Amino acid sequence: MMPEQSEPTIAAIATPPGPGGIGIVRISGQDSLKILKQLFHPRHPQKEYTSHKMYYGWIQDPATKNTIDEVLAVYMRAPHTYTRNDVVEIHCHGSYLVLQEILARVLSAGARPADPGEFTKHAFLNGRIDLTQAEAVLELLRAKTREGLNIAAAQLKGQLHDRVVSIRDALLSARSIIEVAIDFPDEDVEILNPLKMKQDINQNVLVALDTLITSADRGKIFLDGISVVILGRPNVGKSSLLNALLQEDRAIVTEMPGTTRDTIEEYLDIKGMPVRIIDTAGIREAVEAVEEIGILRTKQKLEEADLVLLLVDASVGPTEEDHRLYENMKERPLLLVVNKIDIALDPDLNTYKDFFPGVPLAAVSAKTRDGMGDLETAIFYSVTTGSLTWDPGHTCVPNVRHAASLKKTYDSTQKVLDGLEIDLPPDLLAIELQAALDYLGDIVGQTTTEDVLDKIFGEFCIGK
Ligand SMILES: Nc1nc2c(ncn2[C@@H]2O[C@H](COP(=O)(O)OP(=O)(O)OP(=O)(O)O)[C@@H](O)[C@H]2O)c(=O)[nH]1
Ligand SMILES: [Mg+2]
Repeated sequence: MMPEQSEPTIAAIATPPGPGGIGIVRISGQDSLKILKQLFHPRHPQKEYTSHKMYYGWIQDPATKNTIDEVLAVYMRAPHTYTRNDVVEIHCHGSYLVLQEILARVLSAGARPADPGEFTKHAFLNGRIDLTQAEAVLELLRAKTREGLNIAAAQLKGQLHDRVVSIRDALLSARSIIEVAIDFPDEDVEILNPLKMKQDINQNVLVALDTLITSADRGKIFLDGISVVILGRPNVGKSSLLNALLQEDRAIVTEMPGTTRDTIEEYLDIKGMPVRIIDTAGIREAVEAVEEIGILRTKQKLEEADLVLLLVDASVGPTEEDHRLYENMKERPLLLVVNKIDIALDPDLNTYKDFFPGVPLAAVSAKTRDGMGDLETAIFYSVTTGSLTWDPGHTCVPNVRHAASLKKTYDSTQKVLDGLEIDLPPDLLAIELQAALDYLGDIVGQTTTEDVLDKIFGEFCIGK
């Protein structure tokens, strides 16, 4: 189907700011070729441009005839393009100034500046991709680990879309049976076989939904990542632990208590999970104003933490102050990390288990790096709540938005089952079924409201 090119012609710089090998100005819409022809002077003058072919030449200012840059330009005819509208790309030298100069000429020639994500939005509105695939583009750009990339790539290929479609087909076939039952209420033959319908819906809808909802937690962990705060008394080795995890000397370490005044944040990759790790100022009765501010920041970071590493010093043994921190934190996801085991007072870890009951424990030396592998495993299992049978091939992972709609679909479908149980009239069953279908349609963008679309595409960068 040829899309109508009703959208205005839009243009943006598609490459990131700063110097680079090449930079690209992208144009999409029905005037794309016309604009190219006004600005571009191919080395061999062309009457017509062949689609998807690179041409070598120069961009000139149409008014002054000044040459702006030496470029490669390509015209891609609809519908075989990213947006399904006509697209032109001008590949110039990767100077932001040159890119801005070219973009300015493209805009004067009739394009309007693209909004963030607008190219991808057109691809969605023109039906080339569904909403889950548009979101996958965003995840792909954002992914921080290879695992995140795999998940995004699978979604871009349409894995989630396909699952949603097969669930929708099952709901649609139930609906068509119910509609026949509505249209022919007095038939002798029983059209609606509630038992069979219940079985079908359960197996093809509820079980499938449940599997997807369960994997959504993984999506959050592997795409958004988690935040881990290192907490503990001054001098227990928090900054040393951060450095050991990062395998670099990031934070200042001294034998003086109160070395770290501010929070320090870094990213690391633990088994494919992006982890934001935060070193904090040691918690104690503040002795100086700067330290007091540091401690306040620590408290803020704790609010956002998915996991708290409570660090204690094995060369001292558990203290009352450690215990106070544990009392304050024991409602939170907590992992006790016994540090400095290379100079431990008492190598028996059971002391800690008694002192901090019910908290999972890892023992390390940030100095010799003993036990660091086990600590990473413990962090991984703490946030995946042990339930993780993570299999890297399993990449169909809904995001938070999808999960919310999947849950609503599940609840409405459950109501259909309950209705079948109590012989609810078919027209009432049909209403619940339609609600389930609408919630499901939200995921792929069929029934999604304009606000939600704006929010999703607004998160993209300009030029994507
Ligand atoms: N032997 C040994 N010493 C360690 C270990 N970890 C840290 N230290 C030492 O303990 C002291 C304090 O380490 P830091 O990492 O600065 O401790 P901190 O908890 O960040 O301290 P504040 O920022 O002041 O709260 C330094 O002298 C470190 O070299 C360890 O595993 N073994
Ligand atoms: Mg420190």
